[in-house]
Amino acid sequence: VEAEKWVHMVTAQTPTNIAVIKYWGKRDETLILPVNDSISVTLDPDHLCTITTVAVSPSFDRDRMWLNGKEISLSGGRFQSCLREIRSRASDVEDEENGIKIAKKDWEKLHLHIASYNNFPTAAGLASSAAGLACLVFSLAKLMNVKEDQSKLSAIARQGSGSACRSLYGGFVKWIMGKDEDGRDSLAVQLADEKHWDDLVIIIAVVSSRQKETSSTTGMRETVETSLLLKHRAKEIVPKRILKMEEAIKNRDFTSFAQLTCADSNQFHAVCLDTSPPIFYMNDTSHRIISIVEKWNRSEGTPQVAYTFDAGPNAVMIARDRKAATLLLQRLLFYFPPNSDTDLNNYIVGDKS
Ligand code: 2P0
Repeated sequence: VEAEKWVHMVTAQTPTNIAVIKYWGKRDETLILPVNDSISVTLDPDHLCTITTVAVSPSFDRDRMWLNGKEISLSGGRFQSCLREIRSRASDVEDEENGIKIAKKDWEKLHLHIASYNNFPTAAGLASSAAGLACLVFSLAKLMNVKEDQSKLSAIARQGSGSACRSLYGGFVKWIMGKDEDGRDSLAVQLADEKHWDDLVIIIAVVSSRQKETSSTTGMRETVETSLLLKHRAKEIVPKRILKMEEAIKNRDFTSFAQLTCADSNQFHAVCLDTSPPIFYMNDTSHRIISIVEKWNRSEGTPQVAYTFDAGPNAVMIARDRKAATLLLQRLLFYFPPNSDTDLNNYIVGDKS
């Protein structure tokens, strides 16, 4: 292959994840070190995921990236941190089929082209940074033949976006906050794999596709600076909840899982309200969904569905099985009839990964 003509590329697909014990608040903003552990469920990649192709060629004169077909700037510190960490771990690459050889030292001067797509409407206002940054780090690591395990890669993805570290694994994942100042031990571990507890069905109700008013990064900073409730939550509440959630997941105990998930979502939003000035991520429709699910769970005697809301009004609901998911959709369609004032924009129904 002529020296200037070759292109070497890798494509990867990474799903997003939904926290059931929330991450909210950093103790170090640059390294992205959280104030508490968190636990998430990775979604199945058919519904909400990012697909990224990374390419390297001696004919590229600078690093460039396109998100959903539109070129974006790569000057941000977080992207540069991820790239620096991956580059420093690059190895020799030998692609015999195409006659391409890249020596370890060449990675210093070679440039990259990156194309990333979300398989869901970006306008839906659903978290995409988790899948996006995880996919970027994973595909770059493959391209540069980085020989670190997933957990080490998760610590790199963490520096791109906190929640991204949890998307390096399927199934149920814990982000351990860690103790080190350099962040080396702040990484994700898998609690249970994709096949564990595959009765669960996840339904996302898109309440609003508007962009959120307060970004997670800004919101967290303001909460850390002003909320006393956050200090109590991080020190006294979350450590106990993490242990209970790990037990619930291990035993497939839906009652405990649902109680913890709903309580933790509500406390995260209470902490936002305890911030000065207060942050409102949920709206009236979100509150109505909570009431509907709470009432139904109570009338059944045991929880059928857990709900959780991130930094926006969209509801993520986790049903205990297909039957509960069907009944949930029937209820939602009854309370929010299509093409009415109370219409929800969209439903996304999928399995756990
Ligand atoms: C979570 N969220 O655990 C929590 C719950 C939103 C609410 O992680 O600043 O995009 O990039 O680390 O990861 C959203 O925050 O923030 C988030 P950065 P990120 O999923």
